[in-house]
Amino acid sequence: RQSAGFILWLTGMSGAGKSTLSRALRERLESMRPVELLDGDEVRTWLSRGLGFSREDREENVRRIGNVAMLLARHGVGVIVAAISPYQGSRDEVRRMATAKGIAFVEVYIQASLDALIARDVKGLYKKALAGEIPHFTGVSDPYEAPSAPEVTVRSDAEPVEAGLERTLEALRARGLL
Ligand code: GGZ
Repeated sequence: RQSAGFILWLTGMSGAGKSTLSRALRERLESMRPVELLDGDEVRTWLSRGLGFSREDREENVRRIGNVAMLLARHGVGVIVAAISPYQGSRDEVRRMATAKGIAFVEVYIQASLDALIARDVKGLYKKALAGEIPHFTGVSDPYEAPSAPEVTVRSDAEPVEAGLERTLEALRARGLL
């Protein structure tokens, strides 16, 4: 029997490790089943081209990603989403729509303290944001609403990628999705 599709939704601030974990997940899952990865940063070059970082634009971005994810999941794809998706309301909206269609929605919160993100600052974005050069930067000058009831929480500033990877896979197994 074909495996059931699902949406594995990774949310967290810039630099928290969503892309890293999502790629590790894709690598592990693609040997078992069809998988697709929708990364916010990449989606913004095609599906969400032209959208900015206002609340409206971020919500639109999340809505578009959610809709594409549902189209894929409906046909048995395990969809991994990696997007800041800072608003609880828009994540919940996707969860509601997916669940109504019988598609499992699994929310993974990639948590890291702002201090850790600033200390690491791989792309130098926090430095710029703190200097006021990037307006509406998540966690600095724009809100990030942490999930109130994520299925999985990964502390990327306190545990190795492998630990978060295994816990996320276990959450999928526990729901009969692997
Ligand atoms: C947050 C920003 C911003 C602002 C540009 N705030 O870590 P990155 O650099 O490579 O990925 C981030 C990406 C955020 O896109 P998302 O589609 O995930 O965001 S959302 O879900 O909120 O729509 C970051 C970069 O874009 N970036 N400006 N102001 N991140």
